[in-house]
Amino acid sequence: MILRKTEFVTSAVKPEQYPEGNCPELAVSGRSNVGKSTLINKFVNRKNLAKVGNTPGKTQTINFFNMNDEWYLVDLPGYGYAKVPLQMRAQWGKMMQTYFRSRENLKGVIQLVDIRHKPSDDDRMMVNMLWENEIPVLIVATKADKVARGQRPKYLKAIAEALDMQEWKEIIPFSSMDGTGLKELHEAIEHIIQDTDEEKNV
Ligand SMILES: Nc1nc2c(ncn2[C@@H]2O[C@H](COP(=O)(O)OP(=O)(O)OP(=O)(O)O)[C@@H](O)[C@H]2O)c(=O)[nH]1
Ligand SMILES: [Mg+2]
Repeated sequence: MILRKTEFVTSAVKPEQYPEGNCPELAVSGRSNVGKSTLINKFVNRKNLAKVGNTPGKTQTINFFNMNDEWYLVDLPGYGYAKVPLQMRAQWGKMMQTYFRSRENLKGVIQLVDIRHKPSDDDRMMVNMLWENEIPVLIVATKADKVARGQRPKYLKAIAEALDMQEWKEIIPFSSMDGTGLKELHEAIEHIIQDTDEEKNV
């Protein structure tokens, strides 16, 4: 996919603030600090399109990025960070639930997990919720640079098993540091976007 135009559109915490129109969109989901915003920057080949942080909880709102005036890539705030006060966690839950339930533009989710860690209960809940709602999910294992190439299948198999996936090879190992998996990510995203185009033409 050639990205001619990539730009930040808007931040939202409630539906009235989501962009209007019926552009398809893909959202990037996962735990705090797993590398969602960094992956978006790598995907669009720009350093600071999405804000990245060394501390978890960097992204606090739903951020929409325009891709070629054709679709939106959406950066979500992460979940599962223990130090977030309970009240804020409840707010996160409400904001996300509203987004996933009401956003008709949402055509797929890129679900990130850290290649080194077994998916958490939150990860499993998220993936199951998406499957139940028949939203296409692409699993991406981030920070692949932290694990030797030869060790990766072992980690990917453990992730697949924890998520009840049949095929560990469907998981894309990815590194924003060295570009591992970038080509595969582009191809997978292109497929999801193309599928939504075909739906529209029926
Ligand atoms: N080694 C390595 N570090 C990474 C990679 N991707 C992200 N990081 C680091 O992980 C930290 C968190 O990255 P973010 O992209 O801000 O994570 P996030 O998932 O958006 O986090 P929240 O916005 O808090 O939900 C940063 O210090 C990044 O530099 C990667 O592929 N490899
Ligand atoms: Mg972020």
